[in-house]
Amino acid sequence: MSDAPGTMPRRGFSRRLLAGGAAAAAIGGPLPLATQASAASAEGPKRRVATAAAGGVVRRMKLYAEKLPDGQMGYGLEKGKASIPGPLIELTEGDTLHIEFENTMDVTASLHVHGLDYDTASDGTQLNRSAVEPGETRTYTWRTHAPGTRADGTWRPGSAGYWHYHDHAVGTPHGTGGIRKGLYGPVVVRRAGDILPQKQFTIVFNDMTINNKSGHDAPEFRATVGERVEIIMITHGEYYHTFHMHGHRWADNRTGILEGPDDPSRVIDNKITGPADSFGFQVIAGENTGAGAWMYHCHVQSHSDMGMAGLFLVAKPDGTIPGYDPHHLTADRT
Ligand SMILES: [Cu+2]
Repeated sequence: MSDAPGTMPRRGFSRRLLAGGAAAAAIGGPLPLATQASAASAEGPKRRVATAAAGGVVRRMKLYAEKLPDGQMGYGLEKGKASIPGPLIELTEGDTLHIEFENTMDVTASLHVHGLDYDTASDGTQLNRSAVEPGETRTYTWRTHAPGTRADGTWRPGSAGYWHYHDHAVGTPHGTGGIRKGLYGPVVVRRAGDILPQKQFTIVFNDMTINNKSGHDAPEFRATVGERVEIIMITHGEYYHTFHMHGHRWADNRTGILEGPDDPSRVIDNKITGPADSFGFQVIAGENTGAGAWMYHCHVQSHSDMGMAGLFLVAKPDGTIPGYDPHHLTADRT
């Protein structure tokens, strides 16, 4: 990789899409779709957190597929600004999103989403002629729905969840070449009232890379102790992995947050994940453990030894990070 050992530059990660607007804000920017809520509950104290507003909105955005200077490929909200992973797309159940997708590359590409509702025309595969030829543009429409009861009385789940999108056309009819080169990104669908995070990071285990970076170049994420941080975890490629985070744990359910003292969801700090899996959760940075340089990594031992490890840097309010020695970690890996 291009960075010299010991430099460990700060890197930006999944940019947050202000769904419905043209702009993308840096991580930590203003929260979209938010209402400041103080939800009073008969069972507990008031919650002073931002929560997702009701859905049902029709949104539009433009997305480009581009070749990157280093030969990889990425999705971006503007020409020349593609990233790996691609932009974070956030919706609330009931929303519809029209994506005007432009393929600026010299190979057929597409946009295929997991978890949401769409017609075959928005499937994003060559097999049903919904991929996009070089230089062409196509509008994909994704829909979402709230949970409810079907006519037969059975329960119908909603769209809320941690999902993802990816190419399904480059290299093979399954997009194997596109995914390998970086054409993937996160999708979060919230339920009205879901707690919103203050920072968001996307971690993609893609073959033996993290976000298509390997070895000493693995991503670092930064937060301040006490911040509510959302991790969106996606896996692609050929291998199964285990995602482990030091010093933090989460609930193994839809939101990654326990709903109360009687929520039976298991609390975990390690989760097996295979190709095209996705999950997410929120942690309070440093809760019960404190500020520090906390590792996250694949816990398949040979995988972590080969570089599938990065840092979740939790700073004190004064900005210092106990135990953070960028030279040490870099040196160990080279
Ligand atoms: Cu692994």
